[in-house]
Amino acid sequence: MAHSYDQYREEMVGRANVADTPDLLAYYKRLETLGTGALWTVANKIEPWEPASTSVPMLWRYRDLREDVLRALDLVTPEQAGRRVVYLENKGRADVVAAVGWLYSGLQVMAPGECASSHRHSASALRFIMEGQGAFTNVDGHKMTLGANDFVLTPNGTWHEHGVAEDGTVCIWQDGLDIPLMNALEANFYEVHPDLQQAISFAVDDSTATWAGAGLRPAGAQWTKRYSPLLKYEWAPTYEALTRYARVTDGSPYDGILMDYVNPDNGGPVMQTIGASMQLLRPGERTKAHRQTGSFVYQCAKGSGWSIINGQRFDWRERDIFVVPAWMYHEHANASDSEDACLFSFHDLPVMRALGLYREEALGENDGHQPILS
Ligand code: GTQ
Repeated sequence: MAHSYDQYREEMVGRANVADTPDLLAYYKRLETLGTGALWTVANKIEPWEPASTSVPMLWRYRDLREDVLRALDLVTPEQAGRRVVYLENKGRADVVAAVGWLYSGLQVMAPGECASSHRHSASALRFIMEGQGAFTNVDGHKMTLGANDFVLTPNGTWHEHGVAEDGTVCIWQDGLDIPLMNALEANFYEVHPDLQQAISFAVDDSTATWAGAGLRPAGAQWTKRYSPLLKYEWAPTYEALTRYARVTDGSPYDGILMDYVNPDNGGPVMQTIGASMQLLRPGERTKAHRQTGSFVYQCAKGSGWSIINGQRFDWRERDIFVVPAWMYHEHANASDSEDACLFSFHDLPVMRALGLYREEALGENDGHQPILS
């Protein structure tokens, strides 16, 4: 875009604007030998006017990935691999193995009778079940059975292992973790459980039975941990909550019917660093564009549609995964005039909010829709 001189001056006031001269170049060389640098050579880069994500919007189609994820079953055992996972690599974030921003995501595959060894780490983790029957996870002795579109937490510091029952089928689920964030903070520890498999210390699915009551809380229950006591959020009540809410609200102009998975003890996000949501786009619904600080990983849980992210259109259907980098405009549409479309998402908004960094902005122009550039 052509800038007028006034605009240019306005933008550059208070910004570094120093031309290279032989003297300055020699000076920069000298500073380098001292383990230093001149701030004005990097200032505009390290203090951008607004967040400038190096992540790119991307979509991974499940139909493109599925066969190759299944191939890993024949190539490595969970014992060899530790975790049999194909991870999603953002083109702009390969150096930190992130799907977007500081968030990691991968597709984990397990066969009936397999169980990976128990471990714990500083990274917080979640699973979103994509296909198969008989998957289970054990989190600090709370064993949970998992079905398609169930959402399950393995908060940081909890022992966890996953497997598939002998009489189950091959299972694939999406892992979501804040591994890149933990590494950026240089606070990432990893431990293997001394027994490889931890004991089942509670009744199976006790966390859901205790904490997922419809607006009810067990009287006198104490919870002091910094993550949700509810570890599994099942699909059927989630979808029901969305359809019930849809009956009485117009929803958000940017997200349709959007509900957050919450810690039932305090109404806050499920974990300290990662939040998650499920949204429903009604038949024919098309939302307007907004942008937020924070990175998002979406998975289509139902139906089909498309999203425009930073001017790029991505068409998705069930099980496809796509990402929205921080501060990029995004808007969503349901492709069907008769069926609901649902998008699961996880994000780092709890970090943004805890640090006072959360911002949101609607696209003011063009009736709230982005021009499609590609
Ligand atoms: O199961 O906690 O996809 O530690 C990557 C790293 C899953 C897990 C992954 C992990 C896990």
